[in-house]
Amino acid sequence: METFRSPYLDVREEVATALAESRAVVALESTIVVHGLPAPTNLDVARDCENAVRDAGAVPATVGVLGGRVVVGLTLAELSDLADPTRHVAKLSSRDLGLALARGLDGATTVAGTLAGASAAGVAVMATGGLGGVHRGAAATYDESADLTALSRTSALVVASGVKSILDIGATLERLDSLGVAVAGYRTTRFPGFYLADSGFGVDWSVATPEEAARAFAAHRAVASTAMLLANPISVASALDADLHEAALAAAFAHAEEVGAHGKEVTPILLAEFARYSAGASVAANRDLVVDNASLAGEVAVRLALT
Ligand code: PSU
Ligand code: MN
Repeated sequence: METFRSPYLDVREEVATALAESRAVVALESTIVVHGLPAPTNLDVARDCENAVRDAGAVPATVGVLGGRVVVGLTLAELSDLADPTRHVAKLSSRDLGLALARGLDGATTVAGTLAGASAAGVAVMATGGLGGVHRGAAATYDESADLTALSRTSALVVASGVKSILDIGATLERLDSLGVAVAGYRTTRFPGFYLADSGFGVDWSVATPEEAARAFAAHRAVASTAMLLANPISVASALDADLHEAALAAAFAHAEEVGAHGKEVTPILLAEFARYSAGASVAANRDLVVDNASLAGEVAVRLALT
């Protein structure tokens, strides 16, 4: 099987073969590894996510940018090189991709950037930890993640533990509604709160099995061009204590304000301060939830490949 190559897209052989044979593939993002989690946990998480996808019977396709091409199916060695903290590789959202490719750069892709690469390659299922969304104070700053726009434009099933709890979750749910992004809770009618199982908001729909999720997405993509979010709550055992969560959030916001964080650095700075304040508890929770999401994405992708 010839690896699919274009000037800007490099779909690696194992992924290309699986796609050609209509087998299950799950896209994974690289920003969570490069900018979202501290070393050395970040590479453990990357490896565990890939293994979780494989254990479910699907092929993992980690997306990132190398030498001016979007790679769909990065090796762990390549990912580790991107994550080298001395390199400071770029965080690439959808709007950055073309500019980075034209320069021949390396970079990590956000959910939005990953969806662009995955959909160009024909991968319809992806997993991450928590989506980007509307930031607190967005009424004044307009800071809203391009993840939302990407979800409104890409036909994909995205498994995530809701959106990051550093965000304005109510506002984000309203935007997902306006944008026509389908939201289904996995075995719950509560919208997950990333480090917490319940964000305090409800969802209208829930699915009980990977089969049901696959059937729902197959029907959704027949009638809509938007994404479906399969919102998978963190397990009770892995969730952060609610009081610690509250205090860490306050510390993270205070820190971001103090350093004057803005633009694409806001999310990484908030997550890093959250991790410092919680003495790593948030990192352990993030690790557990993202690996569980990768596993569920693999199970759904396997069912979807049968439809
Ligand atoms: N999920 C996590 N940790 C992360 C992210 C997702 O558990 O760090 C990343 C994703 O790459 C997502 C990005 O697209 O955070 C959102 O960044 P921003 O708010 O700048 O759009
Ligand atoms: Mn932003």
